[in-house]
Amino acid sequence: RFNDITMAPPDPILGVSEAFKADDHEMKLNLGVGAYRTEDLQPYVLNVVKKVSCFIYSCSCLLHESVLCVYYICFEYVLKFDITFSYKICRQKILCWNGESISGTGSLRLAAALIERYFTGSKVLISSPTWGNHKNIFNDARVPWSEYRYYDPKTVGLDFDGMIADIKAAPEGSFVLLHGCAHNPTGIDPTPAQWERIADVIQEKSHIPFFDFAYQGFASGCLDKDALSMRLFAARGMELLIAQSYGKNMGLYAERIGALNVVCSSSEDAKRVKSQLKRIARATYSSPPVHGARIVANVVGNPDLFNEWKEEMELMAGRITSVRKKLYDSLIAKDNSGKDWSFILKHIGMFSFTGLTEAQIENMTSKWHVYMTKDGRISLAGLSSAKCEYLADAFIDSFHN
Ligand code: PLP
Ligand code: TYF
Repeated sequence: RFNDITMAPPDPILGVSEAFKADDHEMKLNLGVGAYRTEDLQPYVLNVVKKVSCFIYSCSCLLHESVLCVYYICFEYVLKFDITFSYKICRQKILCWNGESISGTGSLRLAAALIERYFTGSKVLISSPTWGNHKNIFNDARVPWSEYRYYDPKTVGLDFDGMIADIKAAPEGSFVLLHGCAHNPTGIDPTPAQWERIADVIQEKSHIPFFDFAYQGFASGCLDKDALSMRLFAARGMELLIAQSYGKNMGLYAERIGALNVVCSSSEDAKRVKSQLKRIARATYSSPPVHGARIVANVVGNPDLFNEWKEEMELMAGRITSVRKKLYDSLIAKDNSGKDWSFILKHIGMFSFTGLTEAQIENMTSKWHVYMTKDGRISLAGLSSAKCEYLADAFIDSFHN
């Protein structure tokens, strides 16, 4: 009976936005959700997306038909688009399915279903900490997981030795979930040399790397550079899973556009894997929505629009870097306690991991109306330059509370 169903716990990230909405204080600030905002703290619609949307709507005959056709065109462009590894490697050596799934989350969930069915009992190793939804996704798919060390509170940096030791200690053939760039929630990425070492250990242990690529462009501002980690693994000829999202870098949050890329060792393997993924997708959502796929396909398939996108990406990432700097400067100017605030500048992407305790976070919210997740993460994408001073006051008050 429905009566027997218990209440589900609130989502730790989405719940923050609900609380923010209910607050009517004029200085309120939502640093909870990892979604890009303009300097006016409004959602940003990319110019390339506007252009392409006008074009798509002008072809009204395209609108609700030929789903399959566009669906495949999109795969083709996504592949060509030098997003995860080079098209050349892809075509010559790697055989992959670039299947359009339901944004990053749907791609992760589809991959989880594949693991549950065809690698039964295999563990997925996730970083500690990680994006809150990872555990949720693997639990839901009944895929066992365990954590590898990642964040070192002493240095507010990467616990690289711990990470390597834990990946080494995991049973052979485990899946290692890695954030392609701009690690959520810490804002700490391995260096290129550390990525090489991680790849060595994964290869030694016959693990399978599984990239979550939700923030391409937000680490360095450059789409190409941010693909370094995956390209490095692909260049070694390793099999890979990549769950890719265009939600953030194309500002298409609600279109739910993303792709699950699977790199196999042979075309025969790829065909079989593809057939199974299609079967899982068919039983889950049949086929993906097409509008976001059309937008992405048109942007990446047109060199002018592609370049324009890269410029807009740089602008978005640049705005975040500039509020980081302004926040840091405000903290240094106002705080004379000697606390080291440099982690704010060191962290990259949308997030910073502040190390605030739950009680301090409570002070941020109840006294200062600043909303953030309970793990101490802030999304700098939700900060404007006009509010840096205010946030600095809130931090100083809460840290020394
Ligand atoms: N992975 C990480 C690390 C994320 O932070 C997010 C979204 O915030 C996603 C995946 C999934 O994003 P979406 O499903 O909106 O594409
Ligand atoms: O980590 C986060 O903040 C994300 C937030 O379409 C999010 O979970 C989730 C979905 C989405 C936009 C932002």
